[in-house]
Amino acid sequence: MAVNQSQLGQMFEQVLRLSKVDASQSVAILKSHYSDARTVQAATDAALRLGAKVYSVELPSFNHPTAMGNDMTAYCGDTALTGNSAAQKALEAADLIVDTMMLLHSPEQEQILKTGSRILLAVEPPEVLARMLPDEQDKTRVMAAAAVLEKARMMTVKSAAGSDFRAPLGQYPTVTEYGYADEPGRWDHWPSGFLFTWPNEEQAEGVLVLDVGDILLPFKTYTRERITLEIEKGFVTRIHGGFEAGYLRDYMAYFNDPEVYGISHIGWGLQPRAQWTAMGLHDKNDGMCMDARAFYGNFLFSTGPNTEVGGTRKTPCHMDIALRHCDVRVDDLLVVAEGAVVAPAASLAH
Ligand code: D6O
Ligand code: FE2
Repeated sequence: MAVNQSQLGQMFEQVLRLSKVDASQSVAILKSHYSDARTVQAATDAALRLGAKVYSVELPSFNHPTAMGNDMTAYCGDTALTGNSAAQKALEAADLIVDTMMLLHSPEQEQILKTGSRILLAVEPPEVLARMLPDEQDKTRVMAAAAVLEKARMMTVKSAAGSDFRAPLGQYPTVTEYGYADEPGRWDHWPSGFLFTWPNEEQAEGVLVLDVGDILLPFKTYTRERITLEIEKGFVTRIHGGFEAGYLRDYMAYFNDPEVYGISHIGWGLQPRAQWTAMGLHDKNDGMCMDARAFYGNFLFSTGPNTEVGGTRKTPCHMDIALRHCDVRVDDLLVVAEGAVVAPAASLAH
């Protein structure tokens, strides 16, 4: 299936409108040679139709010699923008940047956001953008959960597979992703629909047992056997199970950096249009599989960088792991029960 250019342009118009683009705004399209040409065109046309001043910043592609694979989350931290202060200034001058290149997890992104520029990441295939076109209900649903998470002092996760994990909270802010960037300095990602925070440094502990069918990113695999992660003082200290545990262990060890084992963002999925099954229908080079990160009622656990919230862990290896069928509690409130969203206001899903 393919979305036609006219539809994609209309969808961009909706998302840019939600992102408060109008005739008073300047919009930069950030791209590289691998950017989806349809996305770049649709974003440009839509911004022009809304009367914005539009320009593009094209950066030469960047490859770190350590990186394996084409997934944009498989190597974090350095990007084509690293050290390019002229391009940095050009981006900081924009009111909104449509990022079709991927600045996420780079310190440069944080620098841009501090100047008040907004960033909307759009790197998934147009058909995935179309299925998860954001609307105001996505924001309402995610913000209702954020009101709970922002005040919380503890997140706990349990599952029938054996997970028993605790993360004291409060040191880091809550990050929301509802699919559009409507506030100064806001970063968002179309498609999305989830929220997360980071555990207090060196305090997360317990065990996470990935069950059959849970998702490992950037591998883009459904686990076929259980993998146990032991977590002590904020770091994964042991990974055991069968072949798949051994694969994960070897992959993380390859980066030769103790920081890859730090716990990164933790949160839960709130996007009813994201599908646990979608990854099975796509090739590995189709995108980064936001379906897995956002599907309704997942527990999304990750390892590695914390630069997104101003931390010092700039480490290239980032695992996003989506678990099904978990009980997730924030303080005493059960928000996800065996993988079903139960609070706050489960009725906000439509
Ligand atoms: O986690 C990722 N995440 C995203 O929307 C996408 C990718 C936000 O932290 O690595
Ligand atoms: Fe992540």
